[in-house]
Amino acid sequence: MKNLTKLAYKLRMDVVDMIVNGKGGHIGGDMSVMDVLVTLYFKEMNVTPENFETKDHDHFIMSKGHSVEALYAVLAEKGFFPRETVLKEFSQFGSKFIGHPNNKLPGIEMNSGALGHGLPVAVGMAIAEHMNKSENRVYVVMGDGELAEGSVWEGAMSAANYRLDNLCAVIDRNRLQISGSTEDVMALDDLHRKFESFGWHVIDVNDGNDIEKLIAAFDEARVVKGKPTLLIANTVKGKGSPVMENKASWHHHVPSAEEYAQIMKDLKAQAEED
Ligand SMILES: Cc1ncc(C[n+]2csc(CCOP(=O)(O)OP(=O)(O)O)c2C)c(N)n1
Ligand SMILES: [Mg+2]
Repeated sequence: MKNLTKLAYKLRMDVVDMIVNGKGGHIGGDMSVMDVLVTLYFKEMNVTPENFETKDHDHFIMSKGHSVEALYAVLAEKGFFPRETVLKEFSQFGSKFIGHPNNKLPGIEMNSGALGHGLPVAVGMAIAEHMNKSENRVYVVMGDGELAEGSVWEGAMSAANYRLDNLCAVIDRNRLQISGSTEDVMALDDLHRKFESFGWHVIDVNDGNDIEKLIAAFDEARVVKGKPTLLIANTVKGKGSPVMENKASWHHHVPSAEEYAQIMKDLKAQAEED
């Protein structure tokens, strides 16, 4: 567990380097979602560069596609492509490593970035896996601001209607979206009761940056029968350094040289903590 936590901080450092080198990126949401991605890829999901080429693997959709830098860092660590390549090429002219996920890259199944489409596509994948009587599971990560999209609620309704217990959604509940607090822009609470009333099993992860708590929640989701599960992962946008934490202005931001030095110092301390 401790190793995964340290890994999440190390990969946050890769994200910061990508964004500084690429001169742009959605840093705040990358930091909040990193622990969810590390838990999924290194503990929960059955997916590797080898089985990705077959039909026998779990599926992942990064519906909040703007957090692609976090996904690239995790996929590189998992061996889908070389870390050095993505660090050097992210967001450069002509690069394959563009600012939102695209399915021409190994490890990525769905193009995303236009918010609100991940859950509906995940519903389709989960129906297909049920029809095939397969054990493969489908995971989708959404932002909380993303829930302003009506298509999310159509997906939520269908997932319950089709009793998709092979579907697990995660909301990165960092309480901020692009222009401020989600509760100011488009109020979401009581999110737990909303999804429950749509027919979902809902788990509140009170610290969505705590890998131990995330593992327990995914374990619970795995044994729920007859309905889809939602994890509300209560996270901190910009998690890892006070320079960026809980600041809407860091939704998309390139750190200055001074900010970079402080952030890397803070992240390194946590990546190397005993
Ligand atoms: C359909 C659509 N509308 C608007 C945007 C622009 N946009 C990019 S990120 C973002 C905010 C998303 O907030 P949230 O889902 O909370 O993401 P996070 O806080 O995890 O970064 C918006 C509105 C978009 N990508 N897609
Ligand atoms: Mg958010």
